[in-house]
Amino acid sequence: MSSAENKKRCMAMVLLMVGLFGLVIAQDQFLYGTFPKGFLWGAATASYQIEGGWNENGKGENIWDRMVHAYDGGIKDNSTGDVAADSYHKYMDDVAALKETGVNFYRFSLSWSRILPTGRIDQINQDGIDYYNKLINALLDKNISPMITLYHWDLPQPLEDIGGWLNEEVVDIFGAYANLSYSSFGDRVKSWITFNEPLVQSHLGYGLGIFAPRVKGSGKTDYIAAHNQIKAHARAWRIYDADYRATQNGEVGITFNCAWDEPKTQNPEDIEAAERALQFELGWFAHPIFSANGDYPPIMKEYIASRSAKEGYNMSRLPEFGQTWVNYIKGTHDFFGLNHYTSRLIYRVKGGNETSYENDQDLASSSDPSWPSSASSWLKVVPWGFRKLVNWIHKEYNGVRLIVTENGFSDHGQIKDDDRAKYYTSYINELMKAINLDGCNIFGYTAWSIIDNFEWSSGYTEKFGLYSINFTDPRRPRSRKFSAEVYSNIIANNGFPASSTNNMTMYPFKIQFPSKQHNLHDHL
Ligand code: GOI
Repeated sequence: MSSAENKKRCMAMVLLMVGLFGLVIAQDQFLYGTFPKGFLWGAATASYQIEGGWNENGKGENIWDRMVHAYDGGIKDNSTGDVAADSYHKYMDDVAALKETGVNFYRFSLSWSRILPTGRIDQINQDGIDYYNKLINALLDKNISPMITLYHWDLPQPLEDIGGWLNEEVVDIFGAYANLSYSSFGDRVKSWITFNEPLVQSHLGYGLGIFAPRVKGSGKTDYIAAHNQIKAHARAWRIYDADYRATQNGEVGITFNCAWDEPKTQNPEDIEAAERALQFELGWFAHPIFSANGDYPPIMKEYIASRSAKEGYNMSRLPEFGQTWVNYIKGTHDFFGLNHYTSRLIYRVKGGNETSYENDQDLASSSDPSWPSSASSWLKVVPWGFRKLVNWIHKEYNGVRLIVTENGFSDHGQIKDDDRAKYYTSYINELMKAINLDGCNIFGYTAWSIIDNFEWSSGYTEKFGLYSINFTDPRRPRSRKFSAEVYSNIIANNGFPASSTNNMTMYPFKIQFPSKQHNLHDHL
């Protein structure tokens, strides 16, 4: 090799290394700046995880009550949500915590069986209506807007007894429950979420059977449960659109959970697998509602049909909507709700022989050993994945109006929760980059959760709260964690203005302060 050629190669090598290094730095770099004026800040909870009062004053039994009371309840610490954070009695303490944090809105869910013990509207439990009226009025009194999730996995047990989400009858029954909720609370509640994470309810509840109602049958029953929840969402949106929108002027959306799926290698088959993972996780629910063509993602239909045929089925295990339902479901949204916590590395593998949602995808996931962990095995800290995911959604669903309805970090409950403070700071900073640098259409952010609570099959072993709760004290006292102060500070500043550097010394980690203030062009 001539020395000139060698020199050229060296130069190229150096340039490549500088380039790669630049990418890594840019990805983790802290950016000063603020969110758009009017950006909404909130915090969230869900009924079964916080309320307790599981059989008080006329509340009916739901599928989580049934599951946790079983001989083997399947909960890590053998705990229940019978009392939980006792928010059924202590909701004013929650309102106080929200006020202290300075949020604009509070996202909470209705316990369907507290309002309708049988799940059906022929028997209304007035105490349930009263409870939510008291909560809503207390919030409004403190200038906090209520945002209601109609369904966060706690199906009334009598509806499970007729098949639950596997029974299409529940679609109309849900519609009637939504209707009652709009008519009871919609004069004051302007923001509605029909379903929280239908994937988790479908796959963990009606597929793997690790969440209530513990039905096993992945690759079949999870697809059916999802199918009916998508129809029920559309039903509830259309009822609002036809009968309430004109008088109540609110909005109805749906919330999906999704990790960022990064290809594990740059092999085309891994890049394709990562895209396919996003379609199976998010597209499964978002495509029928948010895409121009409606229906399930083509890649999902293709993969499941082909495996079903190989398994000897005469039709796909993925149910078909038919054109009437496709049209009925398509476009039933006023906003896109996103719950995001973590990222995964995806690579292609041939799916195993057993019938399952996992095997239908021909892929597997892992995590990078450099990603910091949390108290939850599935939750690794990957802030840049947040920015990539919201950008992917922005492109895939044509600039859709998005609100982050959950984001948060688990530990073991300590008050000095530096890791959570760091998580919020870095994830919110990445979200700001997605808005200010990438032009994503995002109008709000919600921290999960305002208080420690019952973490489903993990019981009380993983804590997500901005406020700690002493679960061994019958009074369930709340105490403010360090992360609540940090989040409160971010809200007060509407982000991270350079003028807030003094306040930023409170952050528990060294932020790489850029030598000069960054502006848009530095990042393009
Ligand atoms: C939200 O879901 C939810 O809305 C809130 O209610 C909740 O409190 C909040 O998140 C915080 O969690 C690797 C069998 C480790 C056993 C992979 C199969 C563990 C255990 C995959 C499958 C995964 C956020 C549970 C979305 C459910 C946690 C979805 C995140 C447990 C796993 C498993 C795994 C499994 N996911 N969730 N898990």
